[in-house]
Amino acid sequence: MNKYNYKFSFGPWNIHEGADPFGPPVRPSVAFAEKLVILKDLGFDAMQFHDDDAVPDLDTKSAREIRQQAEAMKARLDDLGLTAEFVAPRLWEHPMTIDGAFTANDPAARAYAIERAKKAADIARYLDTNLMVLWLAREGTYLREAKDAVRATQQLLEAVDALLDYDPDLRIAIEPKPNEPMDLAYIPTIGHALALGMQASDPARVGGLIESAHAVLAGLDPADEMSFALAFGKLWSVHLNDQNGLKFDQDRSFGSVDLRRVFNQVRVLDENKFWEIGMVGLDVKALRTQPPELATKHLSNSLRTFLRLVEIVRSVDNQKIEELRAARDYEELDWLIMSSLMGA
Ligand code: 3MF
Ligand code: MG
Repeated sequence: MNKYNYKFSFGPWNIHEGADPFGPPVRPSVAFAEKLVILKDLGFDAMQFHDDDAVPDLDTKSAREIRQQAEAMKARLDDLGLTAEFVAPRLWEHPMTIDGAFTANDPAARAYAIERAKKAADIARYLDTNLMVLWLAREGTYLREAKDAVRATQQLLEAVDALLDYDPDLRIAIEPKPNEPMDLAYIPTIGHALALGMQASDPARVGGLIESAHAVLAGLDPADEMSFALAFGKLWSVHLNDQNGLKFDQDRSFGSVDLRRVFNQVRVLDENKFWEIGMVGLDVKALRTQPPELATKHLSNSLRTFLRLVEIVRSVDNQKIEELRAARDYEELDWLIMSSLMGA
């Protein structure tokens, strides 16, 4: 635990083999059990799970097998002094999810998606977390005419309601993303996610997870997206990372592209006591060029960047900021922030 009481998490996909759409893996696979040890060694507190990280080949297993394997995973977490931050149903790899999950045009595919997400809710309960993250990967279209977007939005709401109804303790954090893998995604921003949540059968149990890079890909400022959710008590988790413009989803180390943009994310999180609300999730990817034995530095660097920025945020003279706001001297305010970041 750091002196600021922040807790940190990442997901197993953040230690990976380096394959991209144009080339094969460049590093050996690391077993999940080993990733837990690395997570602990790097000073993190919690793992982020996809349902099948806890129960591999989930679709082929009985309810009893699912329970046994998830409870065994919980025991392993306990042994290491770790927790599960959330469980996310992986709704984008199975053949039944090729055309989307909750918004697939085939009713059998939609039914599969709801059943799969209910299994993820069970696994979350066995791992002792009530938080489910819904990244709506393939809920969208490659071409506008392929789906009815009004109906699709209603189907997403019906799916959320079905899950809230299935588990009365479950909280759902929707993770918006405007594109990739789909060209056009149905819940592209936190505004969309929270509007949907407000229509749910139990709005108090629907919130959001904001990923910095996803906000940038939507042409929005991540700190403002976080502020919007925080204003309504709806920011339940974050995936901090960085992103160089409107390109592929890069998941760069936190702060490695735009230090001021991440400074403002840390600032809004810290001013709103995020350490009392949720965990600092880092959704960062090692560069493909990184040798295997050096392929966790993106995680430790991102964590220490976050903590350094907390220090800088807290060292900024807020009284001075108030004076400069009152004087409308935003050029001097600009310099105040710049000089803090440059270590004046
Ligand atoms: C996709 C993502 C995902 C989600 C994860 C949890 C690989 O752009 O960011 O990470 O965060 O699947 O829902
Ligand atoms: Mg993410």
